Amino acid sequence: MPAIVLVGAQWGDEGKGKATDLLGDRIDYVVKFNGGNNAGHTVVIEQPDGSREKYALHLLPSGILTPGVVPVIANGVVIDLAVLFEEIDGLNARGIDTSRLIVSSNAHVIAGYNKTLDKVTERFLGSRRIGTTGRGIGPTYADKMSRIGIRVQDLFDVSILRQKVEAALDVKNELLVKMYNRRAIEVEETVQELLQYVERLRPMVRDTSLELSQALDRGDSVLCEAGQATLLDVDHGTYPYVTSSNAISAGACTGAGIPPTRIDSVIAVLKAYTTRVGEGPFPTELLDDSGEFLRKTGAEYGTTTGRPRRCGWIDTVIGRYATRVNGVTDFVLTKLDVLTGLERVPVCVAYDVDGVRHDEMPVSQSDFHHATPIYEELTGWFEDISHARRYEDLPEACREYVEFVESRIGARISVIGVGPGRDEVVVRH
Ligand code: 2SA
Ligand code: GDP
Ligand code: MG
Repeated sequence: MPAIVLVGAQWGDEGKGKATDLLGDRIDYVVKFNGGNNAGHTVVIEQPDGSREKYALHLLPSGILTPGVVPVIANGVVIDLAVLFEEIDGLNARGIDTSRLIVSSNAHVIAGYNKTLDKVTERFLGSRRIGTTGRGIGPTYADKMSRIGIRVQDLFDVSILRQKVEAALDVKNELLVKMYNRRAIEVEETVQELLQYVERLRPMVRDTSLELSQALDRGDSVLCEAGQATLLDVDHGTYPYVTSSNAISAGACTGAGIPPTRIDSVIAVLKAYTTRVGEGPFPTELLDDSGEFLRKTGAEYGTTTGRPRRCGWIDTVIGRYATRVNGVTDFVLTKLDVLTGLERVPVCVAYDVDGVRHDEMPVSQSDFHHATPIYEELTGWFEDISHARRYEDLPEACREYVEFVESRIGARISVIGVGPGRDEVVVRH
């Protein structure tokens, strides 16, 4: 069976959690392959009595909510162990079974010093800050690349762990003390902090790449769920205003050890408008009442940090870019219900940069920084679409919006989100 990869098409918070959850009953394994607890995926599940249960997941893959699915934290993830067990305990307390979770022995762990460094670096950068989530993600990936990182498997040999922490702290303490005027961190303090969770972690640890390969050989279905999104990808995003991992579909190959030849579909989640948290360029950003309307109606506040998200109209240049770099086979268009009640709905189709029209992402990031969107204005709709379940149930203007966006982004829109609930979707293909 081939693997499926699910990615975010914009700057994150497109509704990947809900999309993964939707696929849940057709999937055997759900794999988180990049990022860490910077991610925030919200899943809303209607209960038989009509009430709604809301789950906010950070480190655990969204598929954990579907009974029978094996959740996998693969090698490309950076793990804050305290958060991992807090999240597991929180779900267990709500009756969710997490016992099938497996964790790669090659995944890296986030040590306390990296959380400190993430925060102090941002403060130090001042107006040049990235707007990180402060969870230690960037410094932990930097350690991985600098080969001073701590992996899950290092926790099971105390003398190796101590040597690795010592090597890392040689570098970190220089920075903390000399550059940031903070106190030095003791080796033993970090070693003990990391050892706290070892016994709980031990039974979960596997060669997850091998397990996934065996699962695919058996004909099981594997869904790899990206954290963050295309424009936050460290190689293909709006660098340096990105996260420190590969959030595009190819990230699943390195981050989960699944070869490209085993992946045959890529689902991208695209919000019917655009949001971004943190700093960095955002051509369609709205700093007026329309932006406030989207933030209020769409409840656009960070799932992890609670930060208000920057909001703007949909940008089909970005959508087409996402199709290209991810190899998108199907789009899930989410939050279409949020656009209900607008007289006209602008869609960005190209950029104007110093009088020159750009139909694709500009080669230079500075051009993207001062790109002015070129909009086509479509007719809006006023009908409540949250009860639509078939494509024909949507008002004509709404369908025209979907088809216009689809023609611009260059891949089919197969599913449309009309509300936060698991059932609030229109399946087209
Ligand atoms: P980091 O912490 O090093 O990954 O930050 C680098 C940039 O990546 C952005 N980033 C995100 N953008 C959107 N959503 C994310 N997850 C949370 C959510 C965010 C929250 O679901 O709402 O609660 O604030 C996420 N994680 C990282 C970040 O804003 C920086 O621009
Ligand atoms: P993720 O990071 O991509 O998983 O997205 P988040 O969970 O951070 O943010 C998406 C938000 O939109 C969540 O609060 C979801 O419950 C909500 N959501 C998802 N799909 C829809 C939809 O179609 N309509 C509405 N109104 N809300 C949605
Ligand atoms: Mg999110």
